[in-house]
Amino acid sequence: MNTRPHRLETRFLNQELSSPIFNASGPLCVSEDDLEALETSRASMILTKSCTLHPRLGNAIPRYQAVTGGSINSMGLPNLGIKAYLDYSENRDCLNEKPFLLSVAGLSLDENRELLQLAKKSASLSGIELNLSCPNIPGKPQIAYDFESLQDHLEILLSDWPVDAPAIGVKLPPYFDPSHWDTAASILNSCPTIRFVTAINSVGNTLAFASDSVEVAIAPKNGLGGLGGGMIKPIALANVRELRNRLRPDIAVIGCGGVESGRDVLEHLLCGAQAVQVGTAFYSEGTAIFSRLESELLHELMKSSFSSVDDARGKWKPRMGIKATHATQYENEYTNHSLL
Ligand code: RRO
Repeated sequence: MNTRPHRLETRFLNQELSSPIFNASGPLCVSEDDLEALETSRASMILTKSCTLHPRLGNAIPRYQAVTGGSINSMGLPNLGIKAYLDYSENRDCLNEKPFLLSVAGLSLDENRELLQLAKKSASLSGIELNLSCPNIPGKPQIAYDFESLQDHLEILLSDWPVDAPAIGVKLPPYFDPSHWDTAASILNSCPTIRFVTAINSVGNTLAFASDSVEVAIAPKNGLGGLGGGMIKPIALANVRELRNRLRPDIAVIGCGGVESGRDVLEHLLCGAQAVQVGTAFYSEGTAIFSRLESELLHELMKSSFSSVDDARGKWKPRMGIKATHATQYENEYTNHSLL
């Protein structure tokens, strides 16, 4: 029985959600056991690990390391292959009404075409997240950083997407310049069948050292991997808000990046996220995190006098500025402007 107050409820893809909080495609959504654990958790939807046509073991180990403020990974797309996830989804207990989403990440345009051909026929999927931003396959660039390639993928894969197929969305990498948000949004807006974007994937190709060692933390790609966790929240929030501002209103933005607390969920909502995913913190805390985040989010909504998740969405406020004067130059402006 759902005992949580209704103010956490929201909607996504024409379905009711018990809360806006669910898992990111990444850790703890690879095996059947992982997915079963999500079924009984407070995650409001279930999203699979990105899958390929055939099962993959992924990159060499060690390929994940907790670092100060987050994590670095180069998992290399370990997954059971699309068939296992489609079978799982088709055999779910239909009494469990949580939406089930499949993430796909083919290693080529052709593989993505085949994956989507299979997935689009599945009536048991509520949605498909097309991952165009995996940073960890040696020799394969992140598709969504190459705007010509992004456009080609969307035109070829999504232009004749049937109305009765599962809703389709795209997982994006972080962008770092307004011109990139402009270009990405105009490409996405010109694709009429897109229903959501997820922002952001990990910050790709970063480097961390093993503690007290001259060795790098992870083995693949000479130690380069995707950064996740609390330290990427400001990057994620900027991407959520700036994409929300530029995308067609019928394209939902799902926030992902740096969510560790109810306050973090609220900040994603304030930036316009329709729902919010949890990756690194889910990995370190397990399924109990969803219940904790719900309680903390409720508290945050009350503290800020929002009546519901839907009431908070998009309500970020600008910080008032004061015109700089000559005198300003001599003040210690780096320490004197507390936000409290
Ligand atoms: O499996 C991975 O290495 C991985 C993927 Br597919 C992704 O999209 N993002 C990430 O940080 N790791």
